[in-house]
Amino acid sequence: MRKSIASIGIAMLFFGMASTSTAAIYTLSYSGPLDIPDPVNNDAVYVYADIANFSLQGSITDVNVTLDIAHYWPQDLDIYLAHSLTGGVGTWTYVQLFNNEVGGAFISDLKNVTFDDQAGTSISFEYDSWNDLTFKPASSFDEDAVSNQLSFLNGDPAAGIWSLVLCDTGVGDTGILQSFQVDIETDAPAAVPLPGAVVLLGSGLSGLAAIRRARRK
Ligand SMILES: [Ca+2]
Ligand SMILES: [Ca+2]
Ligand SMILES: [Ca+2]
Repeated sequence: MRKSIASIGIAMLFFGMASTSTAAIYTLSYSGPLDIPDPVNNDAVYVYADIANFSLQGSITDVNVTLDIAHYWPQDLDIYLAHSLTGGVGTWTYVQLFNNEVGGAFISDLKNVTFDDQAGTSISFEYDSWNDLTFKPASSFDEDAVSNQLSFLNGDPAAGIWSLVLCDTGVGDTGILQSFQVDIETDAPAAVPLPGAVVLLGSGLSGLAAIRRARRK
């Protein structure tokens, strides 16, 4: 009896492997505007742009992120992509995309900027223009993050809450997140349709945001 169950398990495993040549790719989108405020009493204010989708299939094999942010002085910003399967305390994985990058003298805004581990250059080493280009994430990361490589998320389930976390660390200029998009490739067969509509919760997850803030002291 136990042998036959094991045989079924192996057969399913091979079926799954045969299907990976056509991987599922999901595109999740968030529409702002979401204000990115200045620090208050020297404490940076974290803002969260959340997209919840608990129906995504499979484990992550690649993640890319595209941002549209208006900000006169982007050097003020720390930007993270965060993911959690449940939204619970201690379940969030933060990957840093942008770490107070200096850029060139006249660089402002992050318009249609894509972060992709497979890009040629980190945004930290680009001084001419950022807009409409694709970069590797920041060359360094802060203590909130566990990595500056999106591939750190590979192997995790794709479902859950995807959040762009923004933090302005300098007084004087504020900004606005207009939108962001996360493209997630998984090991699920592409034949599996995206179940249900993409749910845009936006600020509807304020309770979860409060939990995350509390965790940060
Ligand atoms: Ca920083
Ligand atoms: Ca990639
Ligand atoms: Ca600022």
